[in-house]
Amino acid sequence: MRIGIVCYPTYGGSGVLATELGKALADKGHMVHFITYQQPVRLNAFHANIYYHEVQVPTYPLFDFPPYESALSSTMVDVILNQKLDLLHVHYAIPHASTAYMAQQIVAKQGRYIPFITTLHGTDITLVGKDKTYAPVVTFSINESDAITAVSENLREETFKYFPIEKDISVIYNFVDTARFARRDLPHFRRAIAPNNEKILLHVSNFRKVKRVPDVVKVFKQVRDAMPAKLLLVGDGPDRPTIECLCRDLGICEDVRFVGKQEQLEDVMSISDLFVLPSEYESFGLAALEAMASQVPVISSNAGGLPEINIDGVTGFSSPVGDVDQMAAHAIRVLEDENLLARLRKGALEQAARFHIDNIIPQYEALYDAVLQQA
Ligand code: GMT
Repeated sequence: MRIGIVCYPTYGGSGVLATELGKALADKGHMVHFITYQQPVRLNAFHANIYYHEVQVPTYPLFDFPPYESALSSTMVDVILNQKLDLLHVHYAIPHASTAYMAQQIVAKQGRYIPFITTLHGTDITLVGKDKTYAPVVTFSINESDAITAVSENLREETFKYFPIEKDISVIYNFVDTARFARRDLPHFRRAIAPNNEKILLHVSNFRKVKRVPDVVKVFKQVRDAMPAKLLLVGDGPDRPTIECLCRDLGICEDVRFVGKQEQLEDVMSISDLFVLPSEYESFGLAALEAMASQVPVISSNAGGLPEINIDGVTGFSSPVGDVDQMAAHAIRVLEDENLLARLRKGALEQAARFHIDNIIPQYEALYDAVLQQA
């Protein structure tokens, strides 16, 4: 198949997932065309079946707001027609579903029908999408999609709760390449971060409010009071100044490392003992799944789809949002009990295997086939 993938190219779960999906489809012989405004972060190597089409947004003094959606739809039209795409798969509803609808209408005038699939990822529904500024367009364009998928049962339910959706939404879970994330022994790296064999806690995100990164720091403070420990913070984003201030206030700066937006996440996962994800909401929690594939148990909140991924007492522990004391108590318990840690590591690895890339990609391919048969 010739598949156009539209996503955010930045450091975020939906873009990561869309890029990994495109790479996996290309490995299976499909021709994959990424249409984005910059090279997606994980699209970092040449692949014979992968093409990249950059969306250029010309500016003009009249434009206070450059018309990105028009540029994206126009680029989609160009790629659909010139690369003879069979279908479009757009990730994150805003604005990708409405731009896909626009492109679909334009090529229809030229006698071409191009189906589009919208994958809902989380904040496109739960935070941004249901804002009444966007809601009419989001509702319309989701309903106009030829197929809709959500990355967890919880996100599917949330979508039906907040939007009058007239079609079914298929749940196709996010996936992980378990071979890539298989835990490796990296003694030099581990020693560089934890020279005295301190325990290593890890958090990965885009440091947005919804991630509650200050809770990560508070959990870490309690762990560090109980045992020697280090905290690795991977990613960056708007809450970083607040997080840095909190580390200073708590007097723990020397044990907290901000390592920025890392691409070699598998190395960081391999040296970590626990992954902490206390989010206010999380449709899925892709980084937590990647940690599990590296045998890192997860201490998380029980918000959104997280209980579908992090099974309490099996792959880690989950707590109510904001219950820092309980999260810290869980973390300390796990880190003090070698047997419990070993059991959770095994549970995490088994859980990651259920979301193995080879189990999930065929579900997307089957959906593409079904959509093309209806077209
Ligand atoms: O807000 C983010 O975390 C980024 C966002 C995105 O779309 O880039 O992530 C969402 O999609 C990921 C991939 O499906 C999910 O793993 C995340 O749980 C989800 N984030 C939220 O729901 C907050």
